Amino acid sequence: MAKVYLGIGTNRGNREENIKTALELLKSKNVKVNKISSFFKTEPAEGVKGSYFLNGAAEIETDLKPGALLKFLKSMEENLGRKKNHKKGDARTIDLDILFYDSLILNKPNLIIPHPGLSKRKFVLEPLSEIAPTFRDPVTKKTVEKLLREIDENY
Ligand code: PH2
Ligand code: MG
Ligand code: MG
Repeated sequence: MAKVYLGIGTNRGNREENIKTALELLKSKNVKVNKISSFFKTEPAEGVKGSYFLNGAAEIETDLKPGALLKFLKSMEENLGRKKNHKKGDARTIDLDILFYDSLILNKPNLIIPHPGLSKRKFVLEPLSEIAPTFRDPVTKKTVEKLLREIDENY
């Protein structure tokens, strides 16, 4: 089983419900949900439309390979009302991103692991540091805790 960290974000509709449904859907498949962070209210960053986000992170275990996991997460996003061909800046009922997949480094056109935005995004690192402070990013070799501290220092 692979240990995977997911980023969860929602800024459309009933955010709490969206998160609850997403976690239930995850559990109903071959996915074990080990840890769930708190959810933080954040301002939309990087030009995303709509109002506030709830952002959190989860630690899961799964037998799905990265490509299959991505497909599964996309199908869950669709089930929760996110359009298949959504644009980057659209408000979203749910966004489920693979942050880390064990210590795998993957660079495919449709899937980059670790998530490329990770080290710049407080809305990802803050919840992630609650559940995985000492997890080491395989690219920078820094812990999640340290990545978060470095963002804060640069504010
Ligand atoms: N996700 C993005 C871009 N901007 N801003 C916030 N606050 N939360 C997000 O989850 C988020 C974002 C790309 O998916
Ligand atoms: Mg995202
Ligand atoms: Mg996404």
